Amino acid sequence: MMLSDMLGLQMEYNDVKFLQLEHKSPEFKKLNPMGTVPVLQDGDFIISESHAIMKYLLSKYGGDKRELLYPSDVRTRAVVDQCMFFNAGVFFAAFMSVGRATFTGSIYAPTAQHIEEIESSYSVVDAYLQARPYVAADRLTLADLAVGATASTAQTFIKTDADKFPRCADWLSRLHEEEVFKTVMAPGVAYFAKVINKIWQHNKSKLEKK
Ligand SMILES: N[C@@H](CCC(=O)N[C@@H](CS)C(=O)NCC(=O)O)C(=O)O
Repeated sequence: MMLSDMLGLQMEYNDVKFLQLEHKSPEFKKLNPMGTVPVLQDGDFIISESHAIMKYLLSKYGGDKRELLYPSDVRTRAVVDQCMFFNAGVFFAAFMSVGRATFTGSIYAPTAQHIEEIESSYSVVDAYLQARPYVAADRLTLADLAVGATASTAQTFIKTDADKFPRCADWLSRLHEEEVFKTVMAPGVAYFAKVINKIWQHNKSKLEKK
């Protein structure tokens, strides 16, 4: 959503009803057999996986933003990819394990292990930022949109401690000054936090009755 906003694309967004498990329905799985969002439909072309979607949108509709956001320099591009694979395979996985435990009703706050896993990703981001001001380059790239989306949303679970992860905390506050983070990411995070807190309250009263 942030990338399409930056590219000025006309998108039609369809909300998937998670609580009703719409993403696991046979109809949805025809679009994405993994049963996850997001899924992009562009004419007769369907693609899932947010990182693949971003690369597709940028390649097809990126214009002069293409080079800025996904540089063609082989090594810079490799570092952007490294960060996006880290986001998909490690950081978002740690984030999602709190989400799953929340949605299945087994927790009303992240466990110590959840926090450790998320903080371990904050430490990876912090280390990436030792070499450069943004996660993959000296300017904002697709990697910051991807990792920044997970890091921003993960604040709902555990805030980035600026004493432990100073570079990560500083990078996040710089990202939050970007127009697209203010207009697209922040409302999404606020909505997510509201839903999660509501489910945690519900889970708490259910678990305490047991
Ligand atoms: N790496 C995937 C992760 C997709 C993903 O897990 N999305 C979450 C919502 S943000 C989801 O659909 N979860 C449902 C589930 O795992 O069953 C991506 O970036 O698109």
